[in-house]
Amino acid sequence: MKFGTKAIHAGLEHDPSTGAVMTPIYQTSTYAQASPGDHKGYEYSRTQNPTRAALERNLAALENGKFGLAFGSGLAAIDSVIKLLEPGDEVVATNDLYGGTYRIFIKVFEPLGIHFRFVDMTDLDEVRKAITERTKLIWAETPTNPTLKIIDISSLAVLATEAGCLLGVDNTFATPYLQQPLKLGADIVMHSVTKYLGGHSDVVMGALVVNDEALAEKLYFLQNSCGAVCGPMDAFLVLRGIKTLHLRMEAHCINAMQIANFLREHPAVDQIYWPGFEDHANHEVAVEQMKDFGGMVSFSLKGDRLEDAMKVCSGTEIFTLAESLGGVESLIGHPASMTHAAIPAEERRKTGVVDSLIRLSVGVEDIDDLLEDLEQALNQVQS
Ligand code: P1T
Repeated sequence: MKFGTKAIHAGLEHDPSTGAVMTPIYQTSTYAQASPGDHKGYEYSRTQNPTRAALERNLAALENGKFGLAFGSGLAAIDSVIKLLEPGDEVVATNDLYGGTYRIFIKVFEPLGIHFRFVDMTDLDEVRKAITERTKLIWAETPTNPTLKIIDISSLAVLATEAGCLLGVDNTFATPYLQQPLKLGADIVMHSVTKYLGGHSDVVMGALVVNDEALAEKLYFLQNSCGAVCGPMDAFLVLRGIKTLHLRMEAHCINAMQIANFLREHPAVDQIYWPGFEDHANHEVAVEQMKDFGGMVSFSLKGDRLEDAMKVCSGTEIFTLAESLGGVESLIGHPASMTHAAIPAEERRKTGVVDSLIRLSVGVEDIDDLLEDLEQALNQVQS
């Protein structure tokens, strides 16, 4: 099946008892057994639920993987990955990554004895230097949140194989429509399903997809043992959202491109981060490993004044000032004070998350309205 067909059909079947075309919401915590252990494959909904299982099959198919796992949030999915490790193990991670990911690494797992080294993964030598014999996992986000750096997944996969460690890729920003890390040699793909996969800003959810059966078994064990699963209603909403993933992503990409081009010409804008520009570092890698450049655009303002960024973020009418991304509606955010506030100021500034950095999740509204909205908000800074 091609991607659009998979998005609508993969892993799904008409309900055998009624013929219902859409996957039913199995809103049940438990399942009747004829005699102890004699059941239809479902015992208790933390362990398995038919609506969640349908979504997990669909997610696996989209990522070209064999095994999918859905969690209560993206961070719950990451939590399970790090629980594969033991005290003394090391992780080499992208230095420009979602603030909440940084927080769970440093505030939750570092005190438990797992050590994290953050490096600029656009420089593969930095990655190579950070790997030791204790490294058990390389963790990459690409494009990164929020400065949209592009990391070469195939090259990281070579380094991970040499080091005998796992490669995990947070594919939230790209989605499987634009990039499929397992095909490029990653061992684990992770999603904040909350974002483009859900697509409508109405669900918080996470997911993992893997190919290796032994790894899948360990992760299913953690999913069940730690219990951070999603509910059936949320699984249904995401199944519905995914049916239009390919259509939405096309529209997000086209709108983001037009906005990036507009920002480039605007006199108030300083740096602009969008991997589609030919002079974006690693643009060629993006062309190689992605189908298009995604729906996210970040930019800083000339003079790097916090108050100017606040004015722009509060001055838009169609772009809503809010955390999160990937919904059909456009959002504007200020990473330094919102999504990336958990990262110490010096650390975040090093990666480009300066005080005036603004992040746009470009939605699928009419582009003329989006451009007009941004223009009037940016013009407030100039005056
Ligand atoms: O919010 P949650 O579903 O738990 O996912 C965490 C997460 C993981 N990885 C990436 C790349 C993310 O962007 C996120 C969540 N990010 C936001 C809420 C945000 O506004 O950036």
